Amino acid sequence: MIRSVLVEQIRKLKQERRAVLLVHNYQHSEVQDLADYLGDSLDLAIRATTLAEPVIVFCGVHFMAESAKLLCPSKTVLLPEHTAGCPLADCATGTQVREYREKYPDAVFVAYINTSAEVKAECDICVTSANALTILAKFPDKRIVYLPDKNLAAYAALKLKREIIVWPGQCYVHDSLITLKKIQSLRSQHPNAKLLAHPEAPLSVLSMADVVTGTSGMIKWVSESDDMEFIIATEVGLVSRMRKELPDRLFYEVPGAICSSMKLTTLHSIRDALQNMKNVITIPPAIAERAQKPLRRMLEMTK
Ligand code: CIZ
Ligand code: SF4
Repeated sequence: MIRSVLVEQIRKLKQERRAVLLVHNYQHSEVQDLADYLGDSLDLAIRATTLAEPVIVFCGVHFMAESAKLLCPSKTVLLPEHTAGCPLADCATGTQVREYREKYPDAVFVAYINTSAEVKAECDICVTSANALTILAKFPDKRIVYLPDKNLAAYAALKLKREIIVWPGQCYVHDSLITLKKIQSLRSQHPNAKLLAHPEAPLSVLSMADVVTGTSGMIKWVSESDDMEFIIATEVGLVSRMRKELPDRLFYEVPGAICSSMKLTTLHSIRDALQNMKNVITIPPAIAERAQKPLRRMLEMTK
């Protein structure tokens, strides 16, 4: 089916269902074009709490749609592609966190938003790549267990000059597909470009970067910069957004830095989800009640 027909169907269905499309920065460019709101996981979580419409179509991965449901329990949240998980979030389970809790009973357990509701339910506070350092700095005298991203934990420990107990998890896109070798090669091809890197990348890459920040932080930094060329060390979806929004600048992506889960969502799957109101996110009430708390605490601390 041609694209314009699908887009028109989605527009009509959105009106009929009173639905809003929340779209993550790593989605396909054509999905980004349909967004009511486009952003990182923090932007979208905050946005979800302000909506009047009863239906959210979350174009991203499962933990993001689940977070929207936790923050807006009365809304219907659809994940167009139900198999779109996050391999980083899969690096921690509720049982594992309970075991760690026994080992470190006095620690504050900080869950990256890239975790399941079951894991959030066992933790004290959530953070995203946009607010991790600010929130961790608010617990100066506490022992911290940070999960599940080992690179972000190591980076935070370095920046905040403190010990952080690191969980053995990683995002394969940032940890394995964004390599020092690729970054060195991009730097030698584009010696005038500034390097922006996501904190889920390895420390060897972060130590070369001019700026380390999440995706929305990258957009803000570039739009306020006088430079013209940028190497963007994160998933390539963000680069397509930047090229559209800042067409006078030059952006160099890291070849192959593609998250296959993020790319599962298509115009077809959005249309089908809205047409059939399918792939509805549900969370067992006993877990939801506990998992909401660290998310809400994060939003309070981010204000
Ligand atoms: O927090 C997010 O949205 C992720 C996973 C990437 C980023 O930093 O925007
Ligand atoms: Fe998960 Fe990494 Fe994909 Fe983000 S880019 S959804 S952290 S696997």
